This record gives sequence, C-alpha cells and structure tokens, in this order.
Amino acid sequence: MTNAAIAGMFSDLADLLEIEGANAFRIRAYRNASRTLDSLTDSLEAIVAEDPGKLMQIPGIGKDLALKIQLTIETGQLEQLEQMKEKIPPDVVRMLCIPGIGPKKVAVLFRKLHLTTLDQLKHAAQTGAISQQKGFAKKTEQIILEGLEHLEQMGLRMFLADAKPFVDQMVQELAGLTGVDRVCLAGSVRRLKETVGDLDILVAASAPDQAMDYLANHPQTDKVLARGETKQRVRFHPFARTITPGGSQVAMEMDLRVVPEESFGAALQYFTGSKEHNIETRKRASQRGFKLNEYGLFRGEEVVASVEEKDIYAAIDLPWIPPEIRQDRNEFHLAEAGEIPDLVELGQIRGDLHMHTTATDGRATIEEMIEAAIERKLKYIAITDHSKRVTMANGLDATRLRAHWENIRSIREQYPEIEVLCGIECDILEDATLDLDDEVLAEADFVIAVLHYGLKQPKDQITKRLLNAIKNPHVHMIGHLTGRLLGKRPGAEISFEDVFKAAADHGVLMEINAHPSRLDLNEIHAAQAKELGIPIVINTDAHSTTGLDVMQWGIYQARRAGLSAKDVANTLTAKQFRKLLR
Ligand code: DGT
Ligand code: CA
Ligand code: CA
Repeated sequence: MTNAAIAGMFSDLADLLEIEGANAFRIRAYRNASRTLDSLTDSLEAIVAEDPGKLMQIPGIGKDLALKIQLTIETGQLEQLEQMKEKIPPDVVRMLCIPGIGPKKVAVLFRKLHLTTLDQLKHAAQTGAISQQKGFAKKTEQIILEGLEHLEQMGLRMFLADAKPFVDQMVQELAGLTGVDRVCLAGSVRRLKETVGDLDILVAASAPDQAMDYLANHPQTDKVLARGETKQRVRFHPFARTITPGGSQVAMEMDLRVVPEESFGAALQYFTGSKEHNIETRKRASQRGFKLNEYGLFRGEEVVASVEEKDIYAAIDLPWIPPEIRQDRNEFHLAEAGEIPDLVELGQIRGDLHMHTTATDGRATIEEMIEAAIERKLKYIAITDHSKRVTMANGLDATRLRAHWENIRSIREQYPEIEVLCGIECDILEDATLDLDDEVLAEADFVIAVLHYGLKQPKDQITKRLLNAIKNPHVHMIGHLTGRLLGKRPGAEISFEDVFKAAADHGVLMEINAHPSRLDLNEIHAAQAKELGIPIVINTDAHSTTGLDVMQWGIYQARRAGLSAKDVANTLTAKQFRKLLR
C-alpha cells in the first residue's frame, strides 16, 4: 500500500465527514494528516514493519492517527472510511468529482436538498432548484450539468495509473500458482490505454480450476459475476484509489481466461485487441487463405500458428506489433514497411523539465526536489513554479521570481551531479499576452507557457493565445496544451494544425504532461507533433517529491503515440538539451 493510497483514504474520510456535517476540527485533522502522509518520503508500510511506534514521530501524527494508519496498513482498509461509505450513498460521493463542487456544496445538495443520485442532481440543476439555495448561483447549475455530462462520458472507466499496479499484483499472484504455466495481461490494460473499462488477464494452464478458484476466493474479490469452463468474470471490492474520479467508489471488474498452453499466443493476440486492430489481422489472415480466431491461425483444420503471438504475425507477413500501438491507426503500414518504432522507455529519460516547489503550490523545498530527482537518476531538471496569475497557487511576480531564481542558483551549486535550470510556468492570459514581461522571461533558463484560465474561450482566441506564446522568443515549451482533466473537463478547443505548424517553425517544444489525470498531449496529437518533427518533452509536473514518479504514465502515452527516444527531447544529455533550447 503506497503512502498516496493511505493519504487518499484520509482525504476521502475528511470529505465524507464534511458532507455529513461533522465537527470542523475533526475534518481538518484528517485533511492535515492526509497532506502530511502524502508528502512523506519514507514508506509508511516500511515504518510500520519496523516499529509502528515510530509513526508518532511524524509531525502532526498523534497516538490516535498512528493507530489508524497502522490498522489501515494491516487490514487494507480505513475502518472509519468504510463506516462513512455505508452512511453516504455512492452517487453523493461521486458529486465530488464535478469540478468546482467540493464537500461543502455536496453537503447542501445531500442534506438540504436530499439529492441522493446523479439523476436527481441533474434534474434539480435543470429545474433551477439548486440556485435557490444560499451560496449557489445560476452558474453553479451550469457547472453541475457540464460536469455530469463529462462524468457520464468517462463512465466507470478507471485511470491506468490506478488499475495497472493492482492488476500487475494479480498477475504476479497467479503466476505463483503451481498449475499455472503462463500469465499475461490482455485488453486495454496491456495496450496501456490511459483509461480502462475492465481488466483482462490470460492464463495458460492444463487445469483451469486452480486459477479460477484462486481468483474467486481472493480477499479483493467481492463477487463472481459469471463462471464458465475456461472463463470467469469477477467484481472486486472498490479499492483505495487516489486519482480516478469517483473516489474509491468504482468497483473494478476483471475477465480471466484460461487456455491450454498451445493456444496461448493466439488467445493473447485476440484478447489484447483492440477490436479494430483485430478486424485488420483477421482480414489479412483470410486474404492469405487462413482463418484466425482465439484458438489459432488455421489452414483448414491444420494449425499454422498458435503458441506465440509473433508466430501469428509472422504467418500474416508482419513483424510482431507492440500492444501499445495496436489501434488500427498506422501500425500495419509501419509494420509492412519494417518501420515499427523502437518505443521510448523510462530508463532512457534523463531530465524532467516541469516541477513545483514550496515557492508556489509544491509541497517540497528546492533542496528536497533536487535530491529526489538525483535519487531517481535524473541528470537535469527545471524548477518551474507558477506565475502570478495563478493566485490560488501563490504564483510568483517578477520580484519574487527573481528572488526564487537567486535561491535556486545558490542551492544548485551544492549539487554538481545534476543540472538545475531556473524555470517558470508562465500563464498565457485570456487577452493572449503573457503573465510576465519579456524582460523577466529573458532571464530564465527554461520558460513553459501554459493555459490555465479561459479554457472555454472560442477556438480562434485560444489558438491566438497559443500562437502568441509560441512566437515569443523567450518561450521554450508549451505545457499541457489543451488543459484537459480526464473525467473532469475536456480540453480547450484548439486549431492543432496551426499550433503545431507554428511550434515547428519557431522551434518550440511540446509537452506530454505525465500526470495520470492530464496525459496531455493525447496520443493522437503527440503522433501529429512527431510527424512535424516537433521535439516532445515528457514531464511530471511534480508538486511533491513522489510526484516525480508519474513519469511512467507519460512514457506509456508516448509509446501509444509511437514515439522513440529520438522524438523525446528529455532523453538527450543535459548538454544536448541545452543546445536544443534556443
Ligand atoms: P476496455 O475494457 O473498454 O478498456 O477495452 P478492451 O479493449 O480491454 O475491451 P474488452 O475488455 O471488451 O475486450 C478485450 C479484448 O478482447 C478486446 O480488446 C478485443 C477482444 N474482444 C472482445 N470482444 C470482442 C469482439 O466481439 N470482437 C473482437 N474482434 N474482439 C473482441
Ligand atoms: Ca478490458
Ligand atoms: Ca474484458
């Protein structure tokens, strides 16, 4: 159990208590505890394993909280949170996912207006019943309706970043069973899609029962939804998730399929998908006089290939295609031309060019961020706190920014093993000017320009803002281009063509923001940018030391876009990267 998962439980508990109308002091205590645990460098699990008494040495954690943390680690559940979930309907908790609607507002919707489902909420917003409440404007009803619409689109899909660690653990457990020969992920979770609808695991075993029984009796399994001779579908208990909208209310489901070892490759190819990719593979098979299904590739009754995936592809005259790009976009074309890219890997990343410190809304100091970056083997980073427009995050004006840089310059001298760039995440204002003067930006080592506000402006205006930023000679990179938040809000409407063309012309880099709720650029736009030769930078946008660990999700995004190390600028050495900057 990660610190973030435990912190997430305490933060969920604080939210639910606030909805219930509990004592403000108690709520604050849990919220503070959550923040403390989240920014802790040492693993709570390790502390408890060594000596649970040491929990009380964490600032702000007293006897009562220490015991709760210990029990959470030992049982996998925070008991008070489970009790609160019994009291508050799941849909009421989901209302928290609507941007701009926090626990205070949900408390009113639930306790004053007695809204207990999302349908009731929608109806109340449509009929104007909500704006009659104190503290609610007409605009809030609009926000609620838009939020609900977006939530519906997300459905019950889960972020890959939440699903993957869970399903990887399950694969490991199944692989340990004596009767199981091979185990592999399948479906969207194998293709590393940014969100997954359900989990798919494929097992090769001579006797299917052992794996199926293991899963049926697993402590995380809530219910066996269906069981056949070779397949089983289960629903898990909702597990502590810290990112996917819906809090810990989405119960994940999983398909387990058990096949004999001799058809493992064919089954894996079939169940990995995507459906669109499979339509094309089947078509290619039949053009060659074969039949392809989950049991194998056949000529009449004769099995031509079935044990390994690569044999199936070879039989239809293709090299093995990495699962990430199996989406029937251009992978068949690349495969035929022998141009399947060598997809970028986490180990190739040398720099991280987007992160925050306590100077604005980060939770770690400059020193802490530098040390955490060194621990993660990074050779160069840029510290890029917010500019003044982001008042909520205590954004920096020119004076404070210069002092901050001065501070960074003196601190970085103590760390010769890493190069630290003085950066800024500068807002592109609604009127298309930048939040800081050129004079200041000129002094930066690295300038990120981003949209935070006015994301709903018309396409022309948004595009104009981006083009102005790109033309500014001091801007090096555009951060999280569209500003989308998965499951919460769509990105701004942009003329991607114009923006990418300008970026290519002016030598401005484009970011893949690796945060699991952003992953912005998406795979299609990242592939477009690559086509135009725009160097892409994959950044964590870390707001804490552990925030640096989300790099992996950005790498997956880049892989799905078909990017190799040569397309990703932060695989360069520090020296090469500096040369690339204008
Ligand atoms: P998801 O779960 O919505 O994130 O997406 P997938 O791709 O994991 O879809 P899922 O779980 O329904 O099925 C897993 C794979 O199994 C899918 O990618 C391809 C294969 N598959 C399932 N049903 C069909 C089907 O009706 N036709 C074909 N061609 N393939 C299928
Ligand atoms: Ca699936
Ligand atoms: Ca499935």
